[in-house]
Formats: sequence, structure tokens, C-alpha cells
Amino acid sequence: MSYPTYRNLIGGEWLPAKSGKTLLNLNPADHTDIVGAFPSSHAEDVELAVAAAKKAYATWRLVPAPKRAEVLVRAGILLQERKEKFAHDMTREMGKVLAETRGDVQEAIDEAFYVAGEGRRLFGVTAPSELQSKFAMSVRMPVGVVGLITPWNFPMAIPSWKLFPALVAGNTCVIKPASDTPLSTYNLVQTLVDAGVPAGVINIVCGSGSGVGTPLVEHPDVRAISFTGSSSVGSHVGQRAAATFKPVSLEMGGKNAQIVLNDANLDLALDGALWGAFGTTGQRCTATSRILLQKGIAAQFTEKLVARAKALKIGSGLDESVEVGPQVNPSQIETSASYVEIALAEGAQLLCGGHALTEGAYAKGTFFEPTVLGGVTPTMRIAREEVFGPVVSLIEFETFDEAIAIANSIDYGLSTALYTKDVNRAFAAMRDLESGITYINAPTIGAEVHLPFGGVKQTGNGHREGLGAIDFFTTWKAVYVDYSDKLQRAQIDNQQ
Ligand code: UN1
Repeated sequence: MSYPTYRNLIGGEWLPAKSGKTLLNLNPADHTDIVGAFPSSHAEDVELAVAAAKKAYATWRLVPAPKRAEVLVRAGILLQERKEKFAHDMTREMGKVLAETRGDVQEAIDEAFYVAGEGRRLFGVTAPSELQSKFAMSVRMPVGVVGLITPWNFPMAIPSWKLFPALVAGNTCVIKPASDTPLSTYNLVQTLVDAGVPAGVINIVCGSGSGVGTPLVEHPDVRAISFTGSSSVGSHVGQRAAATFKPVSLEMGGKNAQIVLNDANLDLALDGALWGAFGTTGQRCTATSRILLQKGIAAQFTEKLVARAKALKIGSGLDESVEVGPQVNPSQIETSASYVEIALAEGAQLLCGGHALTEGAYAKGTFFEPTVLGGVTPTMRIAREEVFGPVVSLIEFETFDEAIAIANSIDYGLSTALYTKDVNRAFAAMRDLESGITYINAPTIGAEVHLPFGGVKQTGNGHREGLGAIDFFTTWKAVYVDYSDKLQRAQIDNQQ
């Protein structure tokens, strides 16, 4: 089978990895379908990319921010024109269904138009000086060369969350896409190039975490790192970045709970649970992986959820009638299968699913059945650890306070959802749930780009994407202008 060979983008040129080696990008619904060969890069390629980004920074930082933003407006319009093609490419390399990959491209379009507006804001503050005839203000400065490390589950949206605010703020970028899904990042970056991003302002270096990610994180000329991925890799990234005092934004795992109270609209809660747990085949950091059911509705809800989970159509995401696509690669399937085993050994019950699908139309792909586990208790590993697959645990509770305590009893804190008609409980939950995002009567997935995205506890290290990304990609400078024509000593001359 013939397939295209892609290259790194370094200083405006498309170059192969110095090693000459490539990695194959396979369709997870059919591993005989090769999407393309991508460079298998290493430290020497990172070196060239960082040097190119450093050179481009000298001029990009001086382009007025509203002008930088115009590139994003043009990119947003081009993405609208290319949406259908890019969604197909993404389903082919990542697996999720077309409706969702269209949504992923749409998220990048939304981000382009949202962040373009920041080009005319990037506000600082002015403050009165304590001294006469002295002016005090604070301005946002770019950080410099930034390193961006992105995951495979939102292969265009998440790169856009990082690239667009970094660019509008005047930084230059080296991006390492996930090795499972580099094509969507290529499509995004090619669009930015077509929209007028100058050479060297964005560089792509493709390869593995150890080949590209580590040298990027450790490079002394890289001034900040923004990473989205697992908590174990994030911990490594954070520690390596700390060695060179780099600011690092980490967005990592979740174990997101949907709470359903007795008074909830059950059909709505069911729709939310199915979408939250099995949308993107459960491979979202915001995916619903625990459903907390109040005793009064637990049996009825469980029965309906299991029936609907069993009825979901699984297959290639390119088939418009399919509801659940494949998992991205064999190792994700192994993780799902091993967590089912762990859960059963701990005493949970398998209510449906639980197995990889390997026969007939599924034989060439990495498919896993939508899986519902009942009888889960809050201390089991399946109730505490991230699976990142189509596996959801049902936990029963008696009181609202107990539900909040269970929801909060884990190490993660990304997204939570509460289904109820009781406004008092809704507001109490908004206050008490320990998560960066809380939904009322909506599933744990579905964040919009112009709100803060990120979590507490082991989900992140305090930074936010969306509203908040500009804070990460800029650094404050305080500027004082003394127009008194004499030396004025702060804290001294104004004290007489
Ligand atoms: C992720 O969960 O990995 O909120 C990102 C959502 C999407 C982004 C999810 N807009 O579900």
C-alpha cells in the first residue's frame, strides 16, 4: 500500500528527521490502512527547531498583537473551509466518530476567533504611583520560545488551545504532536502557514516522548512548556522543567463523576451518562468514569443504562451510523481490559461489555465494548484510577452529602456533573465539588473554549487553558516612568 511521507516543519522548511527514520500512523479501525509515515525525530531535530524558533522570536515579538491576531482570523476561516476534510483525516488517524472529529475541528475554529480577540486586549493594569509626577503600569510580555506537547484524543483542538494564545502573545513555538495523531497537527499548522504565520514562528517536531519531548523540556532556550497528557508523564515533564526553572502548564488525568439524585430527570441523566462515558470511546480527560446513583433511582437507572450501552453501535468512525469508534491503539485496549479484570477481582460486577472485539469487521482494529461495572465501592481501584477507555463504574449512595464526599474522595479533580431539579443542592454542589469544571444537568464533557479549562489536585498544577491561557503564555513587566526630572526614592522621599 502506498502512503504519504510527512516531514518536520523547521524554520519554514519541511525536513525529514536527521535519523532518516519514520514512524507509521495507522488507522485504529483498520491497522492495514496506513495514514502516513511521520518523522522519528530526536534531540538534533529539536535543536534545529528551537534555534529556528529563537531566530523568529526576534521579529515576531515586535509584530503588533492585533496584527498577530489577524493571522488567527484567517486561520479560523481556512479551518471552516477545510473542516470536513480535516475531520475525515482525524477520524482515520484517531478513530473517534465523524460527528466528534467535526466538533474537534470546530473547537479549533472557536479558539481561533476567541483568541484573535485577545490581540486587541492583552490588557495590563495602570496604577497610581506613590510618588509625584511618576507613572506606573504593567504590561504583558511574551515568554519567548515555548514547547508544546499535545495528546492524541483531541488532536486539533488541544494543539489550538496552546498554539493560538502562544502566538497572539508574541511567542514562537515548537510543537510535538502525539505520535498516534500527528496528521491533525500537521493540518492545523499547514493552515496557520497558509494564513501567513512567518517561517520559524511555528515548528513541528514529530517523534516519541523520549526522542522529542524530553529534549524539548530540557532545552535551555525553551522558556515554558505546556503539556497535556497522563499524570505519570506530566510528573516527569514537571520535574525535568523544574531543573531549568521553566514555567510548566500540566493538564492531566481525571476520574470524573456524574451524580444522579432521586429527583433528577432520569432520561436526561441517562443521555448525559452515555455521552459522557462512551463519547470519544471514553478517551477524554473529562470522560464520565464514575456514575454516582442515589438509592431511590439506582436500580431503574442501571437497567436502562445497561440496555442502552449494549445497543450502541461500534465500528469505524468513518461510518456515519456508528456511535462508538475504536480505541486509539492496542495498549489502550490492554489498559481497558486490565481494569475490567482488576474491578472484577475487587468484587465489582460486569453488567455489560468488558471485552475487546476481535472478530469479523473488528479483527483489524482496536475495539473495546462499552462496559458498565456495577457494585463498585469508592475505595476500589476502578473507582479511583483513570482508565481512559469505554469503562464506567456505578457507585450507589444514600445522601447528597455522601455523594459529594465520594465524588471528592479521589486524587483527580477535573470535571463533575450533578443531575437534580433542586436548586439548593445544585448551588451547594457548585461550591463543594472539588473540580475545575462542574456541570449541572449536563454531562462531564463539553467544555467551551472561552471558559477556563483545567483541574485541581493531580489533574493539573494550577494553570488553565481557554480563559487563563494568556496568563501562562505572557509574563508581567512593571514599568515606571518618572517625569519629575529629579531622583525620587520610593518608600523614602514620600515619607517626609
Ligand atoms: C479532554 O477531555 O481531553 O470538554 C478535552 C470537552 C472537550 C475537550 C475535552 N471540549 O469534552
